[in-house]
Amino acid sequence: QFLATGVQTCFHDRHISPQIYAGLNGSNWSLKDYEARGGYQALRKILGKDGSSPDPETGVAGMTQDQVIATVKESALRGRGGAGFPSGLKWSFMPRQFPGQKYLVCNSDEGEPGTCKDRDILMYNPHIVIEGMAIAAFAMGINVGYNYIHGEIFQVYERFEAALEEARAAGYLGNNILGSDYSFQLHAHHGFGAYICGEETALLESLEGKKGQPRFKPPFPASYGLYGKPTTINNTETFAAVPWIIRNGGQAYLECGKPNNGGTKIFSVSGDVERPGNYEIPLGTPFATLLELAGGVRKGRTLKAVIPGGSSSPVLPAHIMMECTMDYDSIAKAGSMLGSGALIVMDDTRCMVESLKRLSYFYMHESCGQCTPCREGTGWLFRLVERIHGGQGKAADMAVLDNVAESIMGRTICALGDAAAMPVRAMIKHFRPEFEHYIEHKTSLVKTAA
Ligand code: L3W
Ligand code: SF4
Repeated sequence: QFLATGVQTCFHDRHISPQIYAGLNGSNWSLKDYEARGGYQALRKILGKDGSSPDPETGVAGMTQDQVIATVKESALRGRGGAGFPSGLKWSFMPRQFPGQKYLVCNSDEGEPGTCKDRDILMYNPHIVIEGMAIAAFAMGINVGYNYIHGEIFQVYERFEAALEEARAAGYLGNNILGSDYSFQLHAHHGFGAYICGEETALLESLEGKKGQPRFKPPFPASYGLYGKPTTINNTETFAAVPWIIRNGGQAYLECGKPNNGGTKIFSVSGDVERPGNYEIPLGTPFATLLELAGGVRKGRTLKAVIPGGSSSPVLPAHIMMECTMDYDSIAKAGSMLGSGALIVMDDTRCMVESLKRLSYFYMHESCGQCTPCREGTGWLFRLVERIHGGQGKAADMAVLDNVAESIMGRTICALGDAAAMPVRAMIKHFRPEFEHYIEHKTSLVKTAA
């Protein structure tokens, strides 16, 4: 079965179970190795270049665009970048008959605190992303694509460039791919470290050479994207799932996960665990199993809380988290978001006031400044928490914190405003006594870790 081996491949300090991202050891990223693992067979399959016979009814070899999109819909693949939007549905938004240029963009601007999966995929298995993008481009009738790669990870950018060169030389990219009438030009583009450029419309602005600031949505990129043209944007991990789906079928992928949550997902587990790293597990796996894979809470301490989907997702206390399975629906029902799958584990020595101070600083620093509630509100949130942490808190601060968070939510152009406000409200909801203790006694309720 899909998870039959259950073995973990370890490279550097990370661990990925060898399923979709199978057999990686850090030195077998090249085209030759990827082909040996069955790489580019899915692209061959859709183009009718895998040696299989033509369809007896139509006489046509390969798959049609509609068949590829239907397969991705059937798989219940959902966007791995944060929102979990159904990928097949997004692909069907692309106006395929649009006469002008259309674009495909890979969002590799991985900046969410806690998330470190896309850079590993690009570093250790870059061709899986190239193949996934080529298949997506074929399905949507797109001939030009970009992979926008996060700043500060130049090695990853160089690795992806090297893989692009290999793919072009082998005829998997460029004009008339594998002798077919389908052409796809794919380019890498380097970001420069602004978190907000991971927001899809800010990314498009940045790709156009402008300041990376989000646009109003709608219109969505599907109708008004790069240079104002129809554009589909997916996360790196989303594209990486596509070749397996095409080779094995949508139903097989769906069955790896659970209904409405198809397949496996990589979770970046960090914080107070014995073995932090990236773990690929089927969606629907109990949280307790993932925690065990990561070696459990470090030094045998007690689990206090978990941020389940990157810093933008609301924190959940241990007793709620232990009831969850790792999938979009279960985490949403518990009051948080699966997000990009960055699981930050906090043990009983973590002070929530200190944690919130750090989080709030991040959002204040990364706000692009376009909307007043976010630009001013993130600063207010940080300064309030900093004041409490500095022993200057007032009893009224709790209500003010909640009020400022409430005033940001739903009143901004992009999701960063909500992402700054939601953690504050969740911290107050679940750990209010810690904040009140800090205000009253000017010190933390918890003994911080050694
Ligand atoms: C056409 C419609 N397209 C929606 C498309 C839309 C986008 C996707 C999801 O935020 C979240 C955020 C972060 N016609 C459409 C449509 N679309 N309706 O579907 O859209 P949306 O607006 O729900 O989400 P988003 O703006 O993409 C993403 C959270 O993820 N997050 C962020 C993680 C950051 C990283 C990273 O650093 N790499 O992953 C983590 O939790 O807060 O809520 O494509 O165009 N009617
Ligand atoms: Fe910029 Fe914040 Fe407004 Fe997003 S919510 S556009 S980051 S000011």
